[in-house]
Amino acid sequence: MTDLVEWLATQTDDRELAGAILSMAAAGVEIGAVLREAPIAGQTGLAGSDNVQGEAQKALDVISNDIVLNHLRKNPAISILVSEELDEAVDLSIQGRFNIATDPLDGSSNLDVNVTVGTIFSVLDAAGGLLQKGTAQLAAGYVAYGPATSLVLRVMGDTSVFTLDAGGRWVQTVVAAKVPEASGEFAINTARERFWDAATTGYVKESVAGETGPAGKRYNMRWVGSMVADIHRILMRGGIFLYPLDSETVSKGGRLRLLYEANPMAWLVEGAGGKSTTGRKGILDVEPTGIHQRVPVILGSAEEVRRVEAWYARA
Ligand code: AHM
Ligand code: MG
Repeated sequence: MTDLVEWLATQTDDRELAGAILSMAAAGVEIGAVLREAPIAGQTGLAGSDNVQGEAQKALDVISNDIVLNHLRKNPAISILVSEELDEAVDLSIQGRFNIATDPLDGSSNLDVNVTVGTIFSVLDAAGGLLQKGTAQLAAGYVAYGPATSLVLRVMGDTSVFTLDAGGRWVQTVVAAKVPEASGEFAINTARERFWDAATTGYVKESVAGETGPAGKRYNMRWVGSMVADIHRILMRGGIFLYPLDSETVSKGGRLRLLYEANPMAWLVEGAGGKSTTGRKGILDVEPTGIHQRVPVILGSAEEVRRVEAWYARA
């Protein structure tokens, strides 16, 4: 079976780019090991309290951020790190060729209930600076800490899935993920309905109307509330994920972050034949203006994303 190192050699001749990805994969292995035993170590609560050893407890997202930092510090090819956990970008190596943007532990509000969470990352050419459009990504991926630990990766070509084996090796388990063109599953936080815009309301109403409604088919709703888990389901069996602009998030530009949540996920979903949009334009075409910029996120099965786009074109 192909492993991660072998696969990377087929995706890029740039050994330093492969090395940057391997550093993030190694951070993922270590974060996964911490998460597996976190309830025993008393690490699932909030920062500020003590663990069972009486040590000052660090929230797992701080621990995960430190793990990523430690791995990237050891890699001289990394220039700058942008992290959801750090207000400012961190300079690592002056001669580094790559910038990395990461959410070291997305969905951490789910940790206490042992639901899948993940590490999301995007690799950019350092020469282009921090604020580059998603189309400029050199690679992106996420690690999903679920029943199995999965690494989903895309350099320029197909989106591939690897599974961590007992020996700590990433084994390729899906060569080229394909998001089915059509689907009958949508993922949105419906408790926010009162804040939705006309396009989101229109799309969801049409979907829940079922086979006798305008969509002409029956839908199911799935919402883990952990983006990596929701997107992983969509990558494996189709569906659409929506965190649209709504009246509560409009002043911030949306809920999810462009550089380390939306862009890498859009890169992966598009590499698997899916589509992504803010509703108004492709996510990967959004010009970033700040490292923690937020953006509306709609992505998944192409046919469903086109239906949402049609609602925005009308609204
Ligand atoms: P986080 O980066 O603080 O963990 O927030 C991002 C998470 C996503 O994983 C998820 O899709 C979303 O927030 C859930 O939002 P909601 O609380 O509206 O369900
Ligand atoms: Mg996040």
